[in-house]
Amino acid sequence: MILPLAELHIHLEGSLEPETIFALASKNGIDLPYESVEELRAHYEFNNLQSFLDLFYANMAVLRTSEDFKEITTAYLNRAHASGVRHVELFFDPQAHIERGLSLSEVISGIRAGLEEAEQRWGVTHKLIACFWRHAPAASAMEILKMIVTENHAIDGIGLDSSELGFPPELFEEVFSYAREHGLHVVAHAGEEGPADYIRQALDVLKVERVDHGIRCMDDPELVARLVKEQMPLTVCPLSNVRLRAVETLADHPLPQMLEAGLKVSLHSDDPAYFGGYLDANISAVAEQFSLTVSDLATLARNSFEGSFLDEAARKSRL
Ligand code: ES4
Ligand code: ZN
Repeated sequence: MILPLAELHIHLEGSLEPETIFALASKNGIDLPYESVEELRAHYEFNNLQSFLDLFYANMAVLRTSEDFKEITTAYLNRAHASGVRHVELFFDPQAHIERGLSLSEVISGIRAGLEEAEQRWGVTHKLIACFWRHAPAASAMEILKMIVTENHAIDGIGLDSSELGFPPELFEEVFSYAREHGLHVVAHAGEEGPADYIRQALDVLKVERVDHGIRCMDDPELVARLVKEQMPLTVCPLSNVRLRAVETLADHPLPQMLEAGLKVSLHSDDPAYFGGYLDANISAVAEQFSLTVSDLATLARNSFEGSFLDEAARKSRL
């Protein structure tokens, strides 16, 4: 059975498969420090979030043209559509690409071209979310955000990602208030490796509409009660949590307790090329591990649309 799903936590650059990294490197005349796809794949063993991010940022250097962005967006959407995705809210890291000399327009127009083609071909709808790096100064995020707003780039919302520990959400208060004032949606990674208090800051200071990961809320019963009361969407990525050792094993993942508590949880793939699979793989892994019922799976699928930024009419028509 394939349930219709909304994918709300997917980093475009995290869908870059090793084969594509080699193909783009060769096309763009870039020397990779690996002899083969197998040698590259052998590096996909991570101890924590940072050990993954180091490789993730190095690999995305093969993206050099607007066409490259279109190509990887299309490749991702082909794969996502096959796993039941009917709506996608796609993250990308503008700072990474601007740092390499691409313009915001080149990046966004390439991604948008891929998104629009998939909507025409399959009816897969989309939103595009620019994620700012929390390891970089807030001033860098603000500079790009102002460019997005003043040059009217086709962006639906902003997010906050990258290294979490030591970079509390409150550093980005101004960035998020500027985004909200200009009608952009706001989400943030919080409580992936970082403490429950970072989730509280994302709610109180950044005023996010959705929390990415959020699993560490389970350390704080008062926060759980609040998230349940507010029906705050949490985009949980089980295979990511295992591969980045946010949990010891899949059996230790708090998903069953989160569902039991009444949290508005949905399942997502994060960086599928790095963490062992796309949305379908994430769902089958937890369905098997925790013997989820059809009713649990339907709740998770419904939550994915209810947590999305589709308007009510569009949401109902997809469910
Ligand atoms: C990310 Cl898993 C994860 N966490 C934080 N930032 C990220 N960027 C890409 N994947
Ligand atoms: Zn993420």
